[in-house]
Amino acid sequence: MKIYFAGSIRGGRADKEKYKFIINELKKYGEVLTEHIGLDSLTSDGQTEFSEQKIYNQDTDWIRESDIIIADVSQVSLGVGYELGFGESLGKRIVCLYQAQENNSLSAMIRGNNYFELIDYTDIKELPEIMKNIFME
Ligand code: 6IA
Repeated sequence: MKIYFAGSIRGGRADKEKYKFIINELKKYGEVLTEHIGLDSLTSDGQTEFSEQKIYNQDTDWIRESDIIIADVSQVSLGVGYELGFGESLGKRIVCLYQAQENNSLSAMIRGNNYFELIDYTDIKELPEIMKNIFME
């Protein structure tokens, strides 16, 4: 099972600890193609040894290769939104995880799209059970 996990990078790194937790859980169910999403060294304004085009090509190749896309959509991210739309166009199974928070509400383009399996949660502790259910289906 190849899992493409999507989370915010330039949209902001406030949730990176959560991404790390999610990635570690996901590893119980398959190969996570995008482990770097949880890396501390990946900052929203940092430099990368890879060109922007190389990142785009690599990520879109991994999406094509993946069996499932799981995105944490709590933090607004243009890149994650693009990946979700791209994944939908390829017919991939897509699960979006959204942690309710003040001063933020999820885009209607995500919540309003019934193609996406949207799971709302309030606490990170709920995630292991949520993952279990995702992969049981
Ligand atoms: O717009 P965002 O940067 O928040 O988009 C985040 C999403 O796009 C993630 O789910 C990634 O899969 C993908 N993505 C964006 N930037 C990168 C990246 N390096 N490496 C791999 N995937 C990426 C950017 C490094 C740079 C900030 C120094």
